[in-house]
Amino acid sequence: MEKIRIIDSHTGGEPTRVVFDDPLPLLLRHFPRQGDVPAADAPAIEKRLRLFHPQYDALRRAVACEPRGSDVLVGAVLCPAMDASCIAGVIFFNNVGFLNMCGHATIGVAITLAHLGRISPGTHRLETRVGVVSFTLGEDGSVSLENVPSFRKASGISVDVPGHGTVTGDVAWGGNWFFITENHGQQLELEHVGELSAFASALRRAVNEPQHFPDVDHIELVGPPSSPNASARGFVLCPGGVYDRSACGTGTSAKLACLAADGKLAEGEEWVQESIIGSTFKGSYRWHDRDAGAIIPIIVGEAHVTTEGEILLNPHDPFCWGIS
Ligand code: PYC
Repeated sequence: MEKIRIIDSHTGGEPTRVVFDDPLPLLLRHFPRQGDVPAADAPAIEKRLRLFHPQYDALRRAVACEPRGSDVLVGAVLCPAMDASCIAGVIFFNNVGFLNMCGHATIGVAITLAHLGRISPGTHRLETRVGVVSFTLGEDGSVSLENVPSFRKASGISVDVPGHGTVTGDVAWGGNWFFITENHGQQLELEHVGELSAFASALRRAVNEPQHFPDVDHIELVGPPSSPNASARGFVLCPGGVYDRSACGTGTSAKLACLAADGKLAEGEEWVQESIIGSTFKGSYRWHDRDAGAIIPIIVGEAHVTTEGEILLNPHDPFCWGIS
């Protein structure tokens, strides 16, 4: 029986499961090396994921898929960083694959490392598949994440959504690709989550049509906030088909990039994004490359550790490596 230690947390209601000891030696005992040769110019963590894809994919299934995980869970596996200024590398994943970046889970990783006594309040850097991010752990337990450069790729894109008509929105990068729209005609209330998920799935299919944006895997529906303390409310459909319980760190980053591009939010001004369950992230930005419209989003939130545990890998269990 092999064991993998994990810590679960939630950030604004959205769960993160962190595998904090490098599991690669264990994985290589079960899945000998045969990964792709990565592109020479790929970032270090992306190269690691490509080289050991079968191994990390087995871990992903064992940790995030049923029977141990669920479709709402985001996993984060730590690995040695190539960049000496980083405390670790991190690969994010969910029930269907690997995420480029994940804002709520970075906040979960920060709180998990603090819980383990591996970091103290202060600023720390992490290597992700799409570049280095930094976070500042406050004395009060809050986490302020400086995300990867984010930008709007296209604005005013109209797609025909069968059964719903034309929907217009923006395509933006916040560490993941988003289609963001306010023009959706949906009620952004938790009680309508079934309709919201069905609509957002149909919208994603329309956005992905070959002539549009095949890389967009997150849909963000934005509307008025439910509280005067927030700037907007968002519903985010994640790649695995479920909605983000948090205000979505990469989604808020993409939204900030659109606000900056439209001149609707100034550098340093606060934007409070509310999730569909009412949890919030505070967002702001500084310019990264004004001419290119690229910003560095700053996302502030908090996470809470909920569980410490061990994954047991029993060779006699037919679903030892998850139901895929
Ligand atoms: O917070 O960036 C995020 C995120 C992406 C998917 C789920 N959460």
